[in-house]
Amino acid sequence: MSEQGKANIGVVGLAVMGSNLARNLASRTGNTVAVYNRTFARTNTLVTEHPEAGFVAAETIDDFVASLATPRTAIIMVQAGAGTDAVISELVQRFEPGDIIVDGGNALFTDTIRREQAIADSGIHFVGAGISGGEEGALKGPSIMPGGSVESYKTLGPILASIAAIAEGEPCVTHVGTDGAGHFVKMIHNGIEYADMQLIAEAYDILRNAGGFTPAEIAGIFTEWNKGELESYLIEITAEVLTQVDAATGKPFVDVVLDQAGSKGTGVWTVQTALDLGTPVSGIAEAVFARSLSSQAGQRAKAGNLPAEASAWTIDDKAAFVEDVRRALYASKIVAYAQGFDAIRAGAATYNWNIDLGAVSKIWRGGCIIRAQFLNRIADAYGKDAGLVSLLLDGYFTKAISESLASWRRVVAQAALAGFPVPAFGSSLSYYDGLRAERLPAALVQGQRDFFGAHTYKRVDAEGTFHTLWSGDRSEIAAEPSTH
Ligand code: NBP
Repeated sequence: MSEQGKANIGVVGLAVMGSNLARNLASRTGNTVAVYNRTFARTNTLVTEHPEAGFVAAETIDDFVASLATPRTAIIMVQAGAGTDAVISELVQRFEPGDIIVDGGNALFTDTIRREQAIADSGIHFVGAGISGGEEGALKGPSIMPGGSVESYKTLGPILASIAAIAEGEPCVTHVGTDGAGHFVKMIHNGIEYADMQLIAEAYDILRNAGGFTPAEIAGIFTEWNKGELESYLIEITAEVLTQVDAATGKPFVDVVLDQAGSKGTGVWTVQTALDLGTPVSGIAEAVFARSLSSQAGQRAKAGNLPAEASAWTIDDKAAFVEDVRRALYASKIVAYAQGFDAIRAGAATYNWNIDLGAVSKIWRGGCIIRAQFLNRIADAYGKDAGLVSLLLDGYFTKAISESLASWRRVVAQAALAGFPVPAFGSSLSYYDGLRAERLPAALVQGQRDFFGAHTYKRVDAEGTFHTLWSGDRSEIAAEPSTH
């Protein structure tokens, strides 16, 4: 304890995430943790159940603030939205210049920018920190993505490093960038998580329904895959889920679960933001829409008899088929990550953040849901070339895709012929083919736009902006850019 027995860090909000984070903080040498919750019963329960933590419990917000050493540092872990605003307001009224308020909840990055600006004049630091890893991560070591000022990170960095997951000897935390950068990167992390999960689900669907493997057999396949380049937490837990048997019916767990996937919003935010930034995150978007489609119960119930005109997926060599699916999954996954990192770069350019993409990939190697070996390759790629315009252009990934391409095309084409939905596999392959195309049909789209809206176009062989007089003699005129 420092400054006459005061706490060096406080946690506000002691539901599951806040309690676990407070316990994690208290378990690390050098930390003394003050805890406060709107409803005191929660504080009491935590302190009673965990005497070993040595918490400094506060019944009122005034007591909480008084129990913190300066600069006062408090992490808010309350319900995102109005709850977060309410707690910020209470702390701002009591904190002093140089003190630090951290929002560790799942805030939308634009809210974080707004909150930071609103209190900037007070001299109090506001830090939006993305915290990934769920309940277990909060307790044992999450991946942490703090934004906010460089100055605040001098105090906050060592505290966060003390509780973060460790990957290859390095704590999974870095100062991502100023104001909303941390929550932005956390949002993209979640978007990539959506894509990764959907891709794994598509691989499962094909293995199960085209390959005829049982869930238990597919669990075995995923366990094998987890020993290679696909090694990741998500592949590992997928194998676990597929081995689960429902106690009541004896059926595979996956067969008794309603096939309607929900979402809490960060995937949607990623896609909405990417649309605003003009950055294609088609793998993530398809993953979000696949969940939406799954939840259209009424439509799906009525559409079951729509014609399929599908042909059988004949599989002569099962081992080769499984390898095709693995490669299609790996190539699609590379595209999803390439798109996610593109979105971070686009966000950084728009919001003036100096984000080290290699450092981001490193802090995702542990603690978070998308943790994977693969992230080391991404770190290597950005380590070699921080200005890499696409991960797909890094030698390692170019080679990985090239080795997977034939399999990827076979799987997507066969899925289409046999009538299997593979929105994320398919859109990732189309993105790849679009990116490498010498000419895209966008030229025709420009013609259409100029025809109906005089939107103008540029020529391949001359500088300037042009418009064709589509009625009459159809002559071309040099034009100022249209504002239509
Ligand atoms: P909840 O999101 O369920 O929120 C409950 C907490 O918010 C309680 O402590 C509650 O106090 C407090 N609270 C509310 Br509600 N309104 C308040 C207000 N107006 N003033 C003060 N406190 C208020 O808790 P959680 O599930 O532990 O999640 C906490 C944060 O972490 C959220 O932002 C969530 O999105 C995020 N989260 C992250 C992950 C992850 O993997 N990173 C996972 C889950 C959650 P009370 O006890 O008095 O009602």
